[in-house]
Amino acid sequence: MRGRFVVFEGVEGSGKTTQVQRSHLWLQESGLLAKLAIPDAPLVTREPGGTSLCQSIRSLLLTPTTEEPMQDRTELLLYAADRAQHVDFLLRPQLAAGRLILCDRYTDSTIAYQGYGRGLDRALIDQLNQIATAGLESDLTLWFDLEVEVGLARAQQRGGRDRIEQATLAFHQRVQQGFTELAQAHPQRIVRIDASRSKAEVAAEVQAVLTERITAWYSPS
Ligand code: T5A
Repeated sequence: MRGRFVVFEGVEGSGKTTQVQRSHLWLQESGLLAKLAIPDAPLVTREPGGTSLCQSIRSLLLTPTTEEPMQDRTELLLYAADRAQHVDFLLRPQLAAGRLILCDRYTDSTIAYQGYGRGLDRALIDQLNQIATAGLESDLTLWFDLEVEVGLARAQQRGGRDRIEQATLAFHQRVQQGFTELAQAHPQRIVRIDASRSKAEVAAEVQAVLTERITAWYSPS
């Protein structure tokens, strides 16, 4: 059986990374995978930075060592390069081997950040996403919906702001608008999670959605 690809999306500090880790642990401990005869632990990965080469691209994107301002199309192309490597080297082989994948960010981030945030042309972004993924879409995307100010405050509290976290509030609000419109446009693929609640409450909802979807995907028909 082919694997399944679950993506976690949202603005800065919305709690994606926390919930990817919690979901990973919970999936291994809950007995759900064993019940469905899924042999391997889920694979956890992220964009940018899901492979060794992608990690170098991530550093260029988020913690560049030069003062030279990165141009918007350069940023877009680096995210696309990261994704092409990630898809071909890691995601497709793992899905072909039947693996369940939990991924922190994917194509919707490019639409939200480089499209709505930077104002780059949507048709260009869709074309680049198509080139980078060669058509690989998520089976399910969990969108962690949180007010931008709350997310940025959480991220700030954790300390150390990267290049994109330092962008203006207006930029992050456009990004949030992007995720909102994407969720409206793709109600089957994108499930909204209210990320303003406690970590435990958010985790409980994520687990309920994952239980339903994974059971449907892996149950013998
Ligand atoms: N990007 C990415 C693009 O511009 N285009 C693209 O195509 C792609 C793929 C990635 C950056 O790249 C951009 C988007 C990003 O700016 P990153 O370091 O991976 O950079 O950044 P994020 O994905 O934004 O990760 P963050 O760590 O900033 O946010 P998370 O993952 O949403 O939040 P998390 O879980 O790390 O939590 C942040 C803090 O909040 C606390 C946590 O303990 C932590 O301290 N927290 C909560 N506090 C209260 N209540 C809750 N429910 C909480 N959940 C977590």
